[in-house]
Amino acid sequence: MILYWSPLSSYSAKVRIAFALKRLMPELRQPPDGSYRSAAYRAMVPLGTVPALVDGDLVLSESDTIIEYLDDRFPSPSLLPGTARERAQARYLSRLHDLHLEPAVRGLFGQVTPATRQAATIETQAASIASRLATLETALHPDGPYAVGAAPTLADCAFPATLTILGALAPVLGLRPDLGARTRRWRAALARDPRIESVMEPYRDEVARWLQSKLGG
Ligand SMILES: N[C@@H](CCC(=O)N[C@@H](CS)C(=O)NCC(=O)O)C(=O)O
Repeated sequence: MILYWSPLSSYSAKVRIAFALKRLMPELRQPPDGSYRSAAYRAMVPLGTVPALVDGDLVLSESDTIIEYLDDRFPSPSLLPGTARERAQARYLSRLHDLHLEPAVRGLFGQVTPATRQAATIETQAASIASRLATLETALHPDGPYAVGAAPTLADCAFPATLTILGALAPVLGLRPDLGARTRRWRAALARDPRIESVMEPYRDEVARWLQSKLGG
């Protein structure tokens, strides 16, 4: 299996965490010609986003779809374990990330360069992020240690990268995102999982390099 990815892409980190949790290693490739915008990449991956998985003649985009496919193909350990209710909760949390939290965080990317910063945009995005973080806090399993309970699931794959980017952007933009107690405990538990850390350690370095390049440091 080939996984097309980009080092700074949070969705690529999400899928790489899913692979790591299953102790599987895809062949990692970056999009040809240096960008997911290249014609060569589009010719292979019609949607043109990273990550994308190629398994024989199957080409899959969308991180949740890729992870669910991976889970069907390599069922153990399952990333959608437990009851129908637990699986639904894992899917819900992953979509809370993909459709709500991450787009709100992404809305800050254009604000990093001081010359293009706009206080009103930062305020709007910060309010949206605060609302999503409050929703996340109430949706996490009260005792953890993982998002839905005792074992890692689809719900644990996406947030580490997005919370890392948010944590790096916040001081630059004068924000203090309020992670609730459950969210902080959960993050700490994820950071203790060596499979997740194997993806997150290089990812943190990549985010730091990106920020430095934007700030001209
Ligand atoms: N919903 C997609 C989002 C993927 C995504 O937006 N990836 C970004 C990089 S982090 C990308 O490829 N952007 C290029 C584009 O949207 O054209 C998923 O879950 O895979």
